[in-house]
Amino acid sequence: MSRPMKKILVTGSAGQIGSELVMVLREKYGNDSVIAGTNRTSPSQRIVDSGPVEVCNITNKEQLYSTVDKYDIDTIYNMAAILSGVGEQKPLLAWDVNMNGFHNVLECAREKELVRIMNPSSIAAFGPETPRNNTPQETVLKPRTMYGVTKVAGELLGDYYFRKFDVDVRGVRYPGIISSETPPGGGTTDYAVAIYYEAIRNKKYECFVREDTVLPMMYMPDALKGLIDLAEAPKDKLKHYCDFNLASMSFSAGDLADEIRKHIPELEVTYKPDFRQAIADSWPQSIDDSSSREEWGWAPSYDISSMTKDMIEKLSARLL
Ligand code: AKB
Repeated sequence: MSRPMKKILVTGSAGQIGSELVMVLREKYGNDSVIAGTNRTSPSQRIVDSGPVEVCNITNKEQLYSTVDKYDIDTIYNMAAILSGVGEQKPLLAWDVNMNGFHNVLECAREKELVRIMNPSSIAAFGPETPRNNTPQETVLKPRTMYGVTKVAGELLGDYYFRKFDVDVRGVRYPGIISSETPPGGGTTDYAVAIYYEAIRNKKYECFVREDTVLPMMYMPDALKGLIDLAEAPKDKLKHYCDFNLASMSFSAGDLADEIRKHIPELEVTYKPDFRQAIADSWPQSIDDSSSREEWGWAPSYDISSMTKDMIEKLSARLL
């Protein structure tokens, strides 16, 4: 039997996923039950206005433990992470946040007997030796980025804590996430968000990956639903813990530009690949997520056209 989650800390709550996750969790569990943890960056005004906010850097063990004690936290969604692009420029920082920070979270859960830890992994756990299409759940994990190395090690460490110390830690391998609220920072899939902003503001975009670059992607409402549904899944139904493949849609940069042109026909896109091209080329193009579907009922709602319609409506209302 899974124990109920009553008091939740979201780390990285000023980031792309954290900033939306806090609001969805507050809606579900109540404003005062969800604490927005942030490092230095301030979270959005609506997070500040709607509930508790606490400075909580996961690499600072004392700060993490005292936040957990202060609010009587029983569940942590660990969304603090350094992504693939920044991780290649600052590999030691990526290791520190993604590994030492996550280890502090796990130790805190073990010592204080927390109910649950959610820790996202990523398609970055895969590498060039992994089958690129319909990538299986169990496969070669030999990433070439520091971000990917920390994601594989994080999956293994989480599974180890689950089995050895009975810490209930779970996670999904997120594809690129597309969203309209908070722009992502420092990832390889960020082009697929930036293109919408530039299409609406300037009708022009210079893309940092090639036109034929195909990657798995997901719209934010599905990404949030997936993580929350996994957190709430009965423990005895799970055969995997920290490494669930999760899929929604796959498209090339050129496909996305064509889809946006259905709404903004004047959009001009040029392609100037940079160091992130090699990262994208080392990742899968599509993912087999049958374990998530079978073990906890995963089913995404959005495809490229419903996502694009929604993104353009939301961003146009805000930016124009
Ligand atoms: C990145 O591009 O680094 C992330 C990811 C796929 O995990 N969006």
